[in-house]
Amino acid sequence: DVVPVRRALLSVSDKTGLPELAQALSAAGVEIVSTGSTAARIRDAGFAVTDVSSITGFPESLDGRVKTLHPAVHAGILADLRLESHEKQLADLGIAPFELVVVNLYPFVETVDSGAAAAEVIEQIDIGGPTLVRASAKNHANVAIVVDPGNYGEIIDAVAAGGTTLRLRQKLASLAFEHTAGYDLSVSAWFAQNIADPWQDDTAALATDDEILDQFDAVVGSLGDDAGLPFPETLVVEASRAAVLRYGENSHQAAALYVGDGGQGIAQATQLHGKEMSYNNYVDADAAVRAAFDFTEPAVAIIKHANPCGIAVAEAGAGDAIASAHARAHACDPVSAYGGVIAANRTVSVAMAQTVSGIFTEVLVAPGFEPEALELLTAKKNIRLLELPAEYRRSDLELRQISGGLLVQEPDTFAGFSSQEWRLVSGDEADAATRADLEFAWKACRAVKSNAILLADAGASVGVGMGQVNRVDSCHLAVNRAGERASGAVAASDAFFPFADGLQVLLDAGVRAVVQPGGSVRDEEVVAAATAAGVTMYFTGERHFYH
Ligand code: 93A
Repeated sequence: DVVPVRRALLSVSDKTGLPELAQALSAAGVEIVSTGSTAARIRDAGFAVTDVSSITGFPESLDGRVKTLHPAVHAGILADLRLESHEKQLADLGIAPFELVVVNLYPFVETVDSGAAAAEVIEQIDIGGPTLVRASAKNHANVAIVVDPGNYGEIIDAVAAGGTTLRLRQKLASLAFEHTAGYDLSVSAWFAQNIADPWQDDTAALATDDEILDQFDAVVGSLGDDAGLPFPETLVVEASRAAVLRYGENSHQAAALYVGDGGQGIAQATQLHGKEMSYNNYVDADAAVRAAFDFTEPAVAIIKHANPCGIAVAEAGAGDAIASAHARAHACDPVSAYGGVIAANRTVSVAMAQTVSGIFTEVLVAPGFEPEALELLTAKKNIRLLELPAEYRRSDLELRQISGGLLVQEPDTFAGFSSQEWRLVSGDEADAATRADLEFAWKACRAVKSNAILLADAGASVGVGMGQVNRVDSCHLAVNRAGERASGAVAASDAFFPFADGLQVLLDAGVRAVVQPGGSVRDEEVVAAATAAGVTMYFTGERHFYH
């Protein structure tokens, strides 16, 4: 089983221990064949070396992309000399076999870590090296493969002792495959994070930062001072920088993010981990944060397609408040929470991180992460982690483009909110717990696209009816989502019930109290339905449409 070493191929990026290895091989009379800078280093150290190009009869070409990728090299490595036929073919071809191959690969990971540009990173994907490694490892019956300077000592000893044993070659082959597998994993991970879907070439269609900024300036400039609202001086969208996004809502739409100067919002959040934020990720993350930060107590909102599939505050007296809020938000609708965008209004704790890491989640955004929570979550490849600016606040004005113009409004907030201003229109005055639940439901309902009906119990949503074109359907949706939890829950409606029918759906499901703006011409009918059911109902006098 001992294979004497007569000829060795050396091709290493990491030159650690190379002179010592070359010296030992030379002393043992081994012919050293080598590539570009490896050969140069061996020669500098004073040892004889054969250039690989003199064996291939082919220059190292394409900036080094093709050095050892040649049959004269690979037949010399792959020949199984236990077979007469292989031995004869090699002789006929005039190719001498290798018994030792020493390779370490282009420093791909180190190049990525250095922050190098994509083109440079791609150049560091070693092709010839892994091919040498895998070919040698496959043919470990005949060839010893060394991928780590840490194994030079062993190989030097083996060469001096007359050759490598099968046992040593097997061990080295196993290490070699482990090495190339790890290397390819790093390459694929980098691709997943940095390269657009290979089957669609969007990059060509995307405008450059400058082009998009020019378009933006053109829109802003044309508005002038006639807009009535102070414009554009106080607009937070006075962009300090623009980022071209991979694409917009869909992959055929070019898109960019303008980061407002001096803002403290989602656009200024720091991404700690995960793939690049997409256009939809930003929209959902913004909705999630906005919802979570409507509460002063620890709260979590889980968003899908800009709508909450769960909102909750921490259970009273919970040991880990934010983990409690998350667990309760998730419990609202676990099916919809799959692939959701989660916002927390407190630092993410280890317990919350543990739960989240078991649930496929697109984005988790929070004011901070406990170190151990961050460690747990960064082990998940697919989650994007965003840290909010220290003083998160929403923009002073909200803008929405319509064809040929721009709508501008103040944001809808709960600044100065007090439920003491609500008017009791049906049933008994709510006890403290019910009032707290109604306050929660009322605020949470604000985060739901109109027509919005939200059922809640003990500070957690249990059923959400969103985005329907009539309020009855939203009521059905909320009740269906809540299932058995509808009975005994409280309900909030973002705008008045135009008829009693929608409210009746909630009453039939057994809600115990309702909060809504009031103000319909049929308020009397609506109140009568609540009273007939013996259910407490408050009018807020203020609605919270969200479109
Ligand atoms: O560019 S490659 O993928 N093409 C090759 O044919 C090839 N052969 C060896 N890279 C190739 N190598 C790698 O070159 C080795 O894995 C090693 O990391 C490096 C050594 O090149 P040099 O001796 O010129 O520094």
